[in-house]
Amino acid sequence: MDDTLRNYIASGWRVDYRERVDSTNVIAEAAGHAGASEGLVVLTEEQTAGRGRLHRQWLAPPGTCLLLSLLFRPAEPFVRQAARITMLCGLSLLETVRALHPSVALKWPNDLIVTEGGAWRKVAGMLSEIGVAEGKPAFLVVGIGLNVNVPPDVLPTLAPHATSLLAETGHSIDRAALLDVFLESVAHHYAQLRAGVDPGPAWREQLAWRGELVDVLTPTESVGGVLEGVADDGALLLRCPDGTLRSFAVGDVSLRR
Ligand code: BT5
Repeated sequence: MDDTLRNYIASGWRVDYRERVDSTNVIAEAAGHAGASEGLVVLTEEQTAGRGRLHRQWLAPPGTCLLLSLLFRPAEPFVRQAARITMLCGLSLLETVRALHPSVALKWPNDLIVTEGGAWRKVAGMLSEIGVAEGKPAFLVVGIGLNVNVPPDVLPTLAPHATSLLAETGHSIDRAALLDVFLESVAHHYAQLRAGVDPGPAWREQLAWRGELVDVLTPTESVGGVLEGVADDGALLLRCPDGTLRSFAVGDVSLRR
């Protein structure tokens, strides 16, 4: 199968395809600073400096994944709308993957995981970044890395919990067709947001491990408790053993085994 994305076009979007970049988020941010309007998709086959949150790396074997960044210009109130756009992108990613594999869920803050009993594997990650111009938030870049046709034997070189659609379904997937489904879903949810529909409730519905005992690992501490949900500002809400409710803006959550 000729699976290159070089000639990919998507109606309603402007696709900027690059064979290889440092990070699609970096390219999209430069475009944002240069005044590009929303609807831009930066798409690549290979990243030499793919970024995760908190200065972590995103690794992907060239030509096997979906690696892209979307540029948005959120309406006011900017920060709230930006959070909603990130949520709707997560929902779209979930819907796209769920058509191929039923057991997917969102893992706070922005991962897509396959769950199986108490086990979980990460199939995609998202990195949302706000661009600031003249001291004010000006645009939002949502970066998405989805492991599509990564062979199972390569997955352990990416991350301990990494999985791919190939590994989960047993067959390789046409990346262009998958991207079509995803971008159409984003366009649909974004139109709904502009019409006043908050994606928050639907997003929360899909959140993994609600009501279960989890550990939250932050840059400074590790805290156990029951995952109660996510606040309007996107913070994770944890009911601690002493009964207090704590909120976490940054961190990683894992199911207590
Ligand atoms: C994320 O960060 O999950 C955000 C990933 C966003 C990647 C996209 S690719 C297109 C765009 N351009 C970029 O430069 N970035 C975005 P975080 O939650 O911090 O997870 C990072 C961690 O995931 C790493 O420390 C590894 O443990 C793990 N990891 C790295 N590559 C992976 C992969 N391909 N699959 C699963 N896990 C991975």
